[in-house]
Amino acid sequence: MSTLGQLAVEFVQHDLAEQRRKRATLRHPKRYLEEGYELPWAFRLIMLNAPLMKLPRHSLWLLLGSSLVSSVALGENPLVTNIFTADPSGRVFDGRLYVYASHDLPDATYWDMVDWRLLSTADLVKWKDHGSIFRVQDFAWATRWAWAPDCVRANGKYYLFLPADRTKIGVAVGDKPEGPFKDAIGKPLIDGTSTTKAGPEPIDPAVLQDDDGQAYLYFGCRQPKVVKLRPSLTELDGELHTVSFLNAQGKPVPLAAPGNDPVLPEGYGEAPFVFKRAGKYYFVYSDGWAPTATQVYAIGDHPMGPFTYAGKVMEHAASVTQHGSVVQFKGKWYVLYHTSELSNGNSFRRSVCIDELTFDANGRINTVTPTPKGPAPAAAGQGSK
Ligand code: FUB
Repeated sequence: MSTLGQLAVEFVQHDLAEQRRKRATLRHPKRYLEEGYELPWAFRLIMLNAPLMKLPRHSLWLLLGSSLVSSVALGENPLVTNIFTADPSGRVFDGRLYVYASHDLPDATYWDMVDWRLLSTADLVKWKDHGSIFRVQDFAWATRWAWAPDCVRANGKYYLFLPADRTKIGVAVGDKPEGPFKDAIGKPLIDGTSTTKAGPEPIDPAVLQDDDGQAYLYFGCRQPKVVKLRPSLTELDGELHTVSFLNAQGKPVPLAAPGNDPVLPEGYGEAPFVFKRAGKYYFVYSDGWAPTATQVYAIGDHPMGPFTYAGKVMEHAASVTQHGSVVQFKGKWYVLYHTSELSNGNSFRRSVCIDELTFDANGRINTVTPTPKGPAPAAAGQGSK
């Protein structure tokens, strides 16, 4: 059986066992304590699953207490614990860090997400939950799978790039970072059902806005794609290209065939995110779904590539999927990612986390180790970006 096949079997087995265990747990609050969760985490999980429980009247006080615990931002990982969030894209608008995220369902047994969420902060301590900012049903042409989002500002507006149906990418536009957003063009911007050039799985859109104003859209699972965007950000400017990666020895890294895992450690899995620092383009991506998979990066001199593998952005985060972004905020750099720790290892119920990221003197990323504590608060006086 292929590695992917084994992974699928393991997934299903793990999930069935997990579902049985969770079904028993969900209906009995005290099981959370028996399972060894610390009190605040048990409160948060009880709150998350409250609709599924039959609770005696006095437990309303318990819920009230737990909701207070859930809504108070503790400045630690994960960012929020009252909902599951994933695939974070961090963007800074007017001195505030916005995190656009997928929204895993509390009882998910697949990545069956239906809407996207937004969190924001001014200090990395207090996180505001802006709620649901767009639903897959808001695209008339999409039906399911509200996966990894991105959002950029241009033309005085905010453009949300959103994948759906595992085959299409749409764009929604709004006047504020939190929307309201509406479908900008009434059809997919990328449609893998009508062109093979979009690759086997056109998901995970991410936009780079270069210093000269040119915007590039990256996307794709197993095959990384890039296309220029016109200034409207709602039209493609030219052909779709496959991004090429070189290994540390300068040799081309083969792409993963559909259904196969990428070549570790340089091979491309999914979750592209490109940022620019000191004139270099850093292409961050997931190197797959292996137990050692993580966010890695490659460096290039041009946004279209090629990019040369440069190492790990961070150590493996506790999740089958590795997906995140790198953002500069108030003078420091941060990596956003997700883990499945809050759901006790269920990779369909993930939680967004953040940690500080630093570079060495040669511009290499010092590999980040995920922490439960998260970064220090961002000081008011720290840089303006
Ligand atoms: O959230 C659904 C999918 O899982 C994303 O599109 C992938 O990048 C992985 O994180």
